[in-house]
Amino acid sequence: SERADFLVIGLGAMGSAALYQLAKRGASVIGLDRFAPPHTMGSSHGETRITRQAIGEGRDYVPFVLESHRIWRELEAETGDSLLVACGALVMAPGRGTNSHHGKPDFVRNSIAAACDFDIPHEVLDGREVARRFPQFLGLDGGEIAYYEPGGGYVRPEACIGAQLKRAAELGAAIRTGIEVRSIVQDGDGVRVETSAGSFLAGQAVVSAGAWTAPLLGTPFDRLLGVKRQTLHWYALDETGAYGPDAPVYIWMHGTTDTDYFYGFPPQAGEASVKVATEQYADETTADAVDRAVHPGESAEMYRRHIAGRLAGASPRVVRAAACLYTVTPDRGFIIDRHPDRSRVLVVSACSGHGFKHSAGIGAAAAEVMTEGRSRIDLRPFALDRFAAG
Ligand code: PYC
Repeated sequence: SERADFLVIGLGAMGSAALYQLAKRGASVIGLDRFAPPHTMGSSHGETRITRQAIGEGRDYVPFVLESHRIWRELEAETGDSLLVACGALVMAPGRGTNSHHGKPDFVRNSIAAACDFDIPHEVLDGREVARRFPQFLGLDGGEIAYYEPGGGYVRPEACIGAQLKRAAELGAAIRTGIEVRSIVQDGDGVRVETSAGSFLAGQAVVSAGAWTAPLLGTPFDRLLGVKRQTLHWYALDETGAYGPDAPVYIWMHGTTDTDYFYGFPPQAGEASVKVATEQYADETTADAVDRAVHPGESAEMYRRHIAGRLAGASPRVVRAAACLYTVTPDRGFIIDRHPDRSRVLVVSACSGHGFKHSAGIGAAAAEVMTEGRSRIDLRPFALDRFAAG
């Protein structure tokens, strides 16, 4: 069997970050993944993820994203890779009534309040001003309310994972891919992990297995976590003139229900297409059973419901589509906590579809818990016992 001080199981957004941070602290660490990350089987593909620093889902998240931005800039300097593009982020909703996003009511106001609390540069715009500054957004009635954060934008998930794995390996981490983990047993003063490639022994383990968390760990995760298939769509732009150099990423709540919403990204350099998506929480799947193909009818429906008449130049012609997975908790928050009966196992997963922007900071927090027993960022809001009553 192979042995290290720490094991990291699952090397996606959270696991690659934890592996890198442990290696950076000089720990002996082995990372395991059932595929060869960065890959397209989980929750971290599709080339772009929104990042915004004033977190409308709750202020407890803000320290993670601030730390993540710092780490990505540091990694960019070390590797020469482009990881974080601060093209600006816009969160927009109808001016009347409440708005909710990721299950959190009053999302725009909460984003503004978080920006004020953390001194994050931002502007509050109405729909008229949005239409004037960003002519790619069509059909606004002018009364919308928008939070605009110039330091927001997008991160490149595959590049972030790749950079962290590369630096982790350079710092001495062992990375084993194509290995399926079958069981994690805590015995005496360590953990024993049985895999398709034999046993691994360590003092402690991080489990960052995303959609594979519940099948791997069982109770209580099988009761708490739901895996939801999401679809990403890239539509051809017939003309790109409306997308200036400051075209932001956006979350656009355009109606009164939770599903009247989509988000998207500016065209990537040299590409005449835009990536957009909405989210669904109604249908459940599993990491093994999910349909990873996106069907033409799904892209047509996405265009009809959300894109037609709202994005300048966007045609219904689909140039690409992809399916990815959210692992969602009952309150759509995160779980970052020790396993309830295996205290040497830290579970860092289930980020409910809004985790990537926080992942580098979460990796650092996980490494602190592993090596020092606690993290500088308060992890109580992400503890499992908040679900105990249910
Ligand atoms: O975190 O901003 C976000 C986001 C939007 C859609 C999915 N995640």
